[in-house]
Amino acid sequence: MTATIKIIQDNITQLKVDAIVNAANVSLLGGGGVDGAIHSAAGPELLEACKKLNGCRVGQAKITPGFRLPARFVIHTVGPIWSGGDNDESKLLASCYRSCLDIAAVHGFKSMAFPAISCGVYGYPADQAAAIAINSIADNLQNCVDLETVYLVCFAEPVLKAYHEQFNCIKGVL
Ligand code: AR6
Repeated sequence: MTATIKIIQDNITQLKVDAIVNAANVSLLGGGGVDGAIHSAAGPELLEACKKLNGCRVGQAKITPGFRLPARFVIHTVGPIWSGGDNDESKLLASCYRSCLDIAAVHGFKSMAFPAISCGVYGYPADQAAAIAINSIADNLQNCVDLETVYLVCFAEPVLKAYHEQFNCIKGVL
């Protein structure tokens, strides 16, 4: 069975799924944006768990429990900082999605939710990031045999618009 991809506008910290993805930084020690929101909602135990992970490279991912979140787990990934597009940003962003799905496959997750990785402070153009998100998820879904639903969670209106546009473009070829 192939999972369904759903684009929604919501606060990712409220979602009751097996895992939510955090758009973190290489330290994994918290920050602003969705990272700050996830740490606030999960409680201080999340930072304690993150301290034991020794950071994370750009494009890779690591897992912790969700503590006080409705989600059971948090998969922390580090998106690339947009610097014009000639510094492997697209490869690294695709690698974030793939790495998170690899972890979901190992754990047999049925539901997971991604924020728009790199689309905030890290400055990735939303239309390009949306295309990478949708394509890399679609390309890697076959490895996640238990996965039923993947939520692409948009917070800001322009990002939601970009996701819908890219999804409509890509739908025809999936
Ligand atoms: N739920 C869903 N999406 C959200 C939420 C939320 N509660 N809050 C923000 N977003 P950003 P980045 C959206 O900046 O660009 C942190 O400081 C937001 O509107 O959180 O990958 C880290 O520690 C945007 O579309 O992440 C890093 O230093 C998207 O999430 C750095 O920011 C990502 O925005 C990572 O930057």
